[in-house]
Amino acid sequence: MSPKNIVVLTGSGVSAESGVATFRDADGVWAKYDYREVATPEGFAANPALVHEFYNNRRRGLSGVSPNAAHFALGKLEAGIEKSGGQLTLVTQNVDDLHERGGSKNLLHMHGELSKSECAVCGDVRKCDGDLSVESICVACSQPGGMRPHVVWFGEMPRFMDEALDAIAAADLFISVGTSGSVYPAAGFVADARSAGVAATELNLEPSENAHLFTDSRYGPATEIVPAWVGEVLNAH
Ligand code: BV8
Repeated sequence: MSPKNIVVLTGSGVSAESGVATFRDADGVWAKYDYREVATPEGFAANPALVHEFYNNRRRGLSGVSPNAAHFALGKLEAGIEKSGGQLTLVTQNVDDLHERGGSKNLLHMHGELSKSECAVCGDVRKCDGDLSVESICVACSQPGGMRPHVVWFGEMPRFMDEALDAIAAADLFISVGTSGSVYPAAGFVADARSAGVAATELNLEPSENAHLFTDSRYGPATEIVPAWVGEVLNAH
């Protein structure tokens, strides 16, 4: 196979072997926190200090983790596909910065980014290395009380949806890596691909909730199956 136009969707499973917790595995984030309290606008309104602590802890954790072989393989695949005149669009549900650090460039963070802050008053989005709190002041509009993590909570519209859906419709291959297929609209992308006649491959530790929709699948740890699959694709070019 020598696909020219690939869309890759990733979830937290691609970062698991870097030491970043997944969400729905036994020891996942939602086993420790109630997503309604820490990943919804209502939760933030009810207890902003708890939500800031939840994201501050995860943001602090970014400095202690590194990209793994799966991140680097996807960065290598993008470079290789582009060198042969094709295109790779990486749509990630992850809010960590490991794809960037693994070499991916054409990257859409549809659920936002831990390493950025957002001002609910003026909309400013910028790099955020430190902690946020209810006392944080927006450096753009100088207003207090509006600062929040630049992430998409449940009930909020994911980012880059038009770009992601356009890329899927134009692709000749859709790949899903490290996601349980339980959060929409990301979990619906494979159905969008299939209804556009685009082949779809699942690379995951175990079959996801929408595994039946894929035309091909490989199961195992991402650091093993992703580099192996990337090697096959690049050798075919
Ligand atoms: C929307 C925030 C509409 C950042 C996240 C009621 C009210 C409101 C909405 C809804 C509702 N009911 C349903 C919905 C829709 C909702 C939804 O889908 N809910 C689900 C739970 C049913 N979706 C939304 O709300 C979305 N917005 O619908 O807006 C709208 C329309 C118009 C106008 C306004 C709004 C927004 C969804 C985004 C929510 N934010 N995160 C953060 O804190 O991180 S979601 C969260 O789940 C993360 O982003 C995560 O990436 C995402 C998906 O999880 P996964 O990445 O798949 O992780 P998971 O643990 O589940 O799975 C890991 C997988 O990896 C497993 O399969 C495992 O086997 C595998 N794995 C593990 N280890 C490895 C591995 N694979 C390979 N190698 C390994 N080593």
